[in-house]
Amino acid sequence: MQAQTQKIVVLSFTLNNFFLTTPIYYVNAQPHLGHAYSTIVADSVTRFHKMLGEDTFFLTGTDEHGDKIVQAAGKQGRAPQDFVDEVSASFQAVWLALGIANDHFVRTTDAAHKRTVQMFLQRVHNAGDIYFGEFGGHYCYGCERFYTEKELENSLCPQHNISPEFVSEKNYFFRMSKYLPWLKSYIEEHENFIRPRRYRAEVLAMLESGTLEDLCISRPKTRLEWGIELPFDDNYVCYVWFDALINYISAIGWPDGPNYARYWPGEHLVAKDILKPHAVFWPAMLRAAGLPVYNHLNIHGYWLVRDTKMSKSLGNVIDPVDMGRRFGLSAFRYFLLREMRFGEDASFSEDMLITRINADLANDLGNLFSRVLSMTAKYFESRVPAPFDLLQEDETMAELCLNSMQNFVQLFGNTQFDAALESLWETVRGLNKYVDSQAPWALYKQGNTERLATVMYVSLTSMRKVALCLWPVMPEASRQMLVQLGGDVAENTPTPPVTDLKLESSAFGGLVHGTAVAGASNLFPRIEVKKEAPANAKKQKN
Ligand code: ME8
Repeated sequence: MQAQTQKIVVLSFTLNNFFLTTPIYYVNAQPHLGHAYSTIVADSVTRFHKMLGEDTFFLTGTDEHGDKIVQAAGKQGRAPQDFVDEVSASFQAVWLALGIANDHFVRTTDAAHKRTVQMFLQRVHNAGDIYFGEFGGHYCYGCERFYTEKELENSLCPQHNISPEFVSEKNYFFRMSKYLPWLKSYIEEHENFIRPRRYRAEVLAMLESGTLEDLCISRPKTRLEWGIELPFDDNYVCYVWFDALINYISAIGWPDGPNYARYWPGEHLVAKDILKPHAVFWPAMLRAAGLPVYNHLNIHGYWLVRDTKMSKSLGNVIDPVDMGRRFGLSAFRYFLLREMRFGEDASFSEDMLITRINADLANDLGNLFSRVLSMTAKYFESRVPAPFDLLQEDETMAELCLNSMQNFVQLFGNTQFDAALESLWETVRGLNKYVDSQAPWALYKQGNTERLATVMYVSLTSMRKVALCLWPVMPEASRQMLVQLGGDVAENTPTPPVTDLKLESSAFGGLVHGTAVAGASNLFPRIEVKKEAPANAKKQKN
């Protein structure tokens, strides 16, 4: 008997760490589609990084201090703490309903967060970057900030279109202006620090305009009590933005928690309304505290309803849970990522949602699964057949599949979600055409089992690749597709079906011959729109 020699291969590699955050949302109203978009994108991006084999951490949460919250609680005759507990819980319930797999949910009323903010303030104060001074300015309660004369538009707050109140008082200031020259060169030297590019340009213009001053970071308790007390003066609480931004490190245990060492610096994802605090205040704060700045700030545009920004103050909000319930969560998540070009504004309407679902999901993807699986049932008793020699048309199909998958990976990693999905649909549509042109039903009639097996194998293998790519965007539908293709994927899990998506996109294969697949599929039923008969329909007929 020949002696068996065993080769032990030691693989040494370092796992990339990936930390992503959403804004922490104000709890003065219930979550709407705008909040859901940021959180779904962050969920999808984190899942995508898991599929690249990275060690990920995804953070979201709620921003619970400040005037706005006190006013909202007051309107309901409630104590602030009682009110924020309820609204924060409803944000968490919505994220659960939308399939969000965050690793932590931070609240600015958490004891750990409050301690961290005080530690941070003390550190910056010790370094000499916080001073006491008198200040008079135009204060907008909606924005929770002072505006300079130059920033107002026709003497009104540019965000809320209301006249700010002139407030003069003694406060603490953060020497932000000291860090602005450094920030400007940092942004110039790091092209992708703020992206997409148009927002980088906007921030550079802001820094060049000379309108940025030191930041007022306190509110006297005589005016506002609902906040974190300054560690060096108990007559004051911390300005809500200075408090809120620190969530990004308090939640991972700065200064000495293991998650801080493991995940910082990370990436942020926010909409353009809060560009300035994230692109200017936060890097300056980090620099003053001697911490590394974040890797990337990713900025998206607004969801509009009839050309107007969707917002709670305007009362034109869409309920994301209702959308998921009525149209299917996977379809809704797909629509959000496919419809908005990241960085630009996009419009939302139910008509657009239905059109997109019917075209891309029911007609293209759903139909592909339904026809290929029912043919596999009929011709091969629902078993993946082994292929024979690939002809040119099979090679072309396999190449299209791998190319579109590689483009998907590259584009998705670059926050171009619409283009990434469009690229994947080249395979979906290409497959439908491939099935049409190869006509398995004709091959079956001719008794050409070899060609029939090859065509079905190429189709099923490509479909699995598409289903894998879709996991970050629509985890539940992707799971169903993979299960229909004989895979074993658990429900509602943050564990990805594969952790080598790049490898998957470099070689055609992955489906084992003989695997049992589903006999039928009805993933995305077409949504029929009932057209209302025009009021004068009868008249016209007669
Ligand atoms: O600003 N379209 O909280 P916020 C797209 N607490 N995204 C939208 C949107 C729309 N129409 N409306 C809201 C705050 N969003 C602070 C953040 S972070 C340290 C503190 C999303 O409740 C988008 O992500 O006003 C935007 O940046 C965020 O909600 C603002 O949420």
